[in-house]
Amino acid sequence: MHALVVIDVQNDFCPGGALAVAGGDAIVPRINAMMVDFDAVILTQDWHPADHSSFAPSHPGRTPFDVIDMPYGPQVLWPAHCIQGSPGADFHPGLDQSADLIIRKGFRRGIDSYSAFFENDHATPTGLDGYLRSRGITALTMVGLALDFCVNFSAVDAAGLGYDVTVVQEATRAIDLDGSLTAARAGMTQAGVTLA
Ligand code: VGL
Ligand code: ZN
Repeated sequence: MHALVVIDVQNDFCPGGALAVAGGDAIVPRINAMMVDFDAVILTQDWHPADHSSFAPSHPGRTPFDVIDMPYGPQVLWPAHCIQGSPGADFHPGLDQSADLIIRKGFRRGIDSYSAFFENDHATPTGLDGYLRSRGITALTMVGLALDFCVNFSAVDAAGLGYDVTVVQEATRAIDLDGSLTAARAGMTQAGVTLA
């Protein structure tokens, strides 16, 4: 069984959003067209409380894209984005939302969650692995935003959990912060992820 995992195709990651990824909206038609080819479709939704610790405004004196040390490791500070219940947290209106499952992440104030499988401590599970296993899904194709953050972390974790993982790059877009895209591609390849 093969699932399509659509990472964070939300308004705040599209042009005009709080953490806009260039061309983030351009991938929507392609992703919709891919959905029919899979046994299951999973959407992820970045879903932060308004005072989330990954937001620069939660740290007086800090500005967006600073990196700070959190108890679980280094953390990029982002502009406030994907606040629970806000229009920015909604999926892009053009995205086909007839998915099997929507999994939310990043909802605990003190810890970010780039990956759809584990929070940024790389230890606290989101529950997605259990869902996929109980449905007999062994292969994952990943698309969405952003290639170098949430898609990257999700793909590497999935490969580590034993899934056969492919990232379809033309159905992603990257933030590309300080070489993060080059590093993400190398890390995914190293982890055994197929970059298509
Ligand atoms: C993401 C930064 C912060 C992503 C989410 O979806 O890649 N990036 N939160
Ligand atoms: Zn986020």
